[in-house]
Amino acid sequence: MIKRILLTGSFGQIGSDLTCALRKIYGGENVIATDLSTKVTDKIKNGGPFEQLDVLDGKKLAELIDKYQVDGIFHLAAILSAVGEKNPALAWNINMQGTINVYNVAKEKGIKRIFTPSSMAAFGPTTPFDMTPQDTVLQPNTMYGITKVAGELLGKYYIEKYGMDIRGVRYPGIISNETLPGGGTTDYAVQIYYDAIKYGKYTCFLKEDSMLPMMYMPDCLNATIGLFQADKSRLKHNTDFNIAGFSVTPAEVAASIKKYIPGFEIEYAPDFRQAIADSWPNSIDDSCARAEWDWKPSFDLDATTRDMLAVLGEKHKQGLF
Ligand code: NAD
Ligand code: AKB
Repeated sequence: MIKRILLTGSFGQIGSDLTCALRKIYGGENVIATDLSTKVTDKIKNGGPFEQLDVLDGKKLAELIDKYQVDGIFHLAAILSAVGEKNPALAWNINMQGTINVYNVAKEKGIKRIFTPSSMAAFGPTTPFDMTPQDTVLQPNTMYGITKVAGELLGKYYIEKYGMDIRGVRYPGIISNETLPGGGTTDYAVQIYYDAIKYGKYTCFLKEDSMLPMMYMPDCLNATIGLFQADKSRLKHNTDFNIAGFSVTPAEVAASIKKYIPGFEIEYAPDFRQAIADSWPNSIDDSCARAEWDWKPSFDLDATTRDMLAVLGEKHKQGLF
C-alpha cells in the first residue's frame, strides 16, 4: 500500500486536478506537490505540502523523498508537443533527462510505484489512424512524440533490469477547467470553451475536420488513479496503455457548444500545429486497458460540453477569467 506520494509538474493542466484528487484519497499531508514554478495556487498551498523542484535536480528530489518518506511518485513534469516543436532541445532535456533522473533517484530510494504519462503523440504518420491498436508502429515525427516513445521504453528497461513498478497511459487530448493547458496541439479543445463563454466566438488553430481523440478530466483522473492502484498481477502491459474517451473534430466541438450557446461562432486559421495533429490517430483502441484494469470512460462530447460550460460559466461570473 502506497502511503506518501510526490508529484512533479503538479501545477500543470493534469497535475493541478490530480494533486487535489490524490489528496482526497491519501490525505492532504501525504501528497507532496512539486513544480519548477513557485506560482502556487491557494488550493494547492492550503491542501498540503508544496516544494519547488526542478526535475533536472536529482539531489533535491532525493532530499524531498527522504524529508517526506515518499514511497510513490506521479511524474508529470514535461514539455508538450507545440512548445516542443518550437524548442526541441528543451523538450528532449526536460522529458528525457528529467525522467531518467526520477527513475535513478526512485531506484536508489526504493520507491514502490511510479506513474509516468505517455501520450497518443507516441504514434506517428505510419501508425494505423483508425482504432489505433495497443501494440503497433511507434514512429512519431515530433520531438515530443520521440520523448514519449523513449520514455515508455525507458520505463520498461527499469522494470526489467531493476524490478521497479512503473506504469503509464497514452493520454489523448485532455479537456479540463481548472488550469489551462501548457502548450499542446489539443489545447484548442479547452480554449474553445473559455472563448465561447467570454467572447461567444473562437478562432481555431486546427482545420474544422481535424479528428483527434479527447478525454474529459474526470475520466483522466479515473484512468490515472485506476492504473496506479491496479492489481499488478493482472497487468500484461505497463508504461504504455492506450486509453480513449471520444474522438471529435473542431466542427463537432463547436456544434456541441452551439446546442447551449446558439450564437457561438467559430473560424479556422490552421497553423504549425495542424501538421502535428495530422500525424496523430483519429481514434484509439483501449481494449487492453479495459481488460487488464477495468478502465471505462464515462464522458462523451455532449456531457463534457455541458459540464465545461456550467463550471466555466460560474467562474466567468466570479470574474476569474
Ligand atoms: P502542463 O504543460 O500543463 O504542465 C507541466 C508542468 O510541468 C508545468 O506546471 C511546468 O511548470 C512543469 N515543469 C516544466 N518543466 C519542469 C521542470 N524542469 N521541473 C519541474 N517541473 C517542470 O502538462 P500537463 O498537460 O499537465 O501534462 C502532464 C503529463 O501528461 C505530461 O507528461 C504530458 O506529456 C502528459 N500528457 C498530457 C496531455 C494533455 O492533454 N494535457 C495529453 C497527453 C499526455
Ligand atoms: C499535446 O497536444 O501535446 C498533448 C498531448 C496529446 O500529448 N495534449
